[in-house]
Amino acid sequence: MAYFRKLDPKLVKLQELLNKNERWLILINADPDALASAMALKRILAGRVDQVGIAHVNEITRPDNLAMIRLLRIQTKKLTPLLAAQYDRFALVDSQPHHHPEFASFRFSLVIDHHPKVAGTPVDADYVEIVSEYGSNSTILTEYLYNLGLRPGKLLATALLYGIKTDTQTFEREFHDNDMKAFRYLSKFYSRPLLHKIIRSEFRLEWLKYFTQAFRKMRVMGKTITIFMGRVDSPDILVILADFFLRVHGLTMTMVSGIHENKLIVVFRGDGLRRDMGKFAKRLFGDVGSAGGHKSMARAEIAMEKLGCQHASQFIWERLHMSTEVKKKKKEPENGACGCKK
Ligand SMILES: [Mn+2]
Repeated sequence: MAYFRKLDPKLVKLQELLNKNERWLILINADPDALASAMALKRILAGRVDQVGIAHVNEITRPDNLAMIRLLRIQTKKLTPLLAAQYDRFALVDSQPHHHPEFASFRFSLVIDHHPKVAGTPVDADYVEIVSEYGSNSTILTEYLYNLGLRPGKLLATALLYGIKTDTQTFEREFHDNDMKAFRYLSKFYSRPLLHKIIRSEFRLEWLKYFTQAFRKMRVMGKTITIFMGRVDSPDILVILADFFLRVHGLTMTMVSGIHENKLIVVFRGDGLRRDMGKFAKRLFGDVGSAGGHKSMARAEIAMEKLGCQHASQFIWERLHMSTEVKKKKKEPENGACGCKK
């Protein structure tokens, strides 16, 4: 009885694709699961092809991602046409070609992903493995390593374990039995101190000044904290603050906003019990920008020109006020006292 699903017939097809004279570049939209998947695929390809590189399309700013790259020695470079020109074949992990405009221009030899397939956009590659039921792509790569008899070393096991941990939110989000199996398997090989160091890398030194500002600027209304941060170096700081303040006992929602690259960004975090953050964000800002999300987390982005001459904090405040007014009006008894025509 095998510990993981058997991939034998697929492995033959995969191995046929690998040629000693070719250089492979693995593309990712870097997050822990993508980084770990790329690292694992590099391990699989190493020695079977001429050279393997990893390239990311996004700016990597989150401290845990940076810690992962540094501590687990993941060699990834920003994707440029010049870099791509040095490679013969391209692979994509934890994404599908239509997920990012920069991916769309490539012809991929291999795609391994766990995101749902979208009807009408088939993935075109020589080798395609999409397992949408899995909570993380690292689970699929762990199965490949296992089937190929490649035992993950300390750094790779730590990366894959962290990939599963973040994508499943430590099994608080939807996951498959095999995510759990992979996690248990990897736990035999990973490094606990390295994992802890990555998990604890939550803030950047230059961000701490924003905490000081946030404590000064926060407004508490009932069980909600709202903060308008003004200009910020990175929208990530808004996410960090929204998550941080939600840890205050008794609060049910945080709304942290700021301006970055001529966009007003509003980050919503909720306890997932009462108000649906995704719907709330849409109701507040859906008519002026992109807005939406899940029950407990949401985000809105509005181009600054949409605000006209209004100050951003005023703009948010009015919309927030309007939405509570609408709610109040709905609750009023329909006895004509409000003056509306019935
Ligand atoms: Mn993933």
